[in-house]
Amino acid sequence: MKLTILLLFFCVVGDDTKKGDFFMKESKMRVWIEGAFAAAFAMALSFIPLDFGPAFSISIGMVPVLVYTFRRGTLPGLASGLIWGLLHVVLGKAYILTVSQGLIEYFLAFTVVGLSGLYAKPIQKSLKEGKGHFGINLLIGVTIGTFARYLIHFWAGVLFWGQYAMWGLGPVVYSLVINGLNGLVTGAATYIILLILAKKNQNLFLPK
Ligand code: 218
Repeated sequence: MKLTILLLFFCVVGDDTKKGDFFMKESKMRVWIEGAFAAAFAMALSFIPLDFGPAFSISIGMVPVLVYTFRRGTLPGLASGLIWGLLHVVLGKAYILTVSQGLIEYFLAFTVVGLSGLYAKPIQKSLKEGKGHFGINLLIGVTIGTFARYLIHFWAGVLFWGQYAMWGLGPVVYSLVINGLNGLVTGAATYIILLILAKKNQNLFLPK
């Protein structure tokens, strides 16, 4: 919450538009408010019990953060992902083993979801033109952020979660199985939901 207020503060104070250009400021403000809302909505979805202990979870909060990222681009997406990760810690929904593990899994991993924004332009373009590439572009966009996030969880898994390895697996293979599975299921569920949302209301992905 403090971060949200801080972000809003900086986007007003650090505005690079002409002095007195109230409407530009207002539209920038709107971008950040949408990001905070997407993060809050993602956090609410994180309370739906789709997790089975610290190892396995379908992270459906990816949906609002990625809608926002495809709508507004990489930097806003990174900020929204960071807020979503922070909310896990603030609301006691985080599995924290050590400070560095907490930082890696709840600051870094959630933030890199915003890298999906690197594909925001092709997604918006194909959606506007109504050509057949939208499904593929969306798949690439979802894959970038999901892969980046679960690569970090994989790395954390090797470093910090090896002691919990099941089925007699070593830390690397165990982390690969758990985080590979989490990433695949989360990515697939997110992709399907985003496809349905885009069919119902394509304006969700197009900036005002
Ligand atoms: C092998 C392994 N087990 C557990 C974790 C922790 N982990 C994995 C995926 C997602 C998240 C964030 C909350 O859903 C966490 C904490 C791991 N990295 N590796």
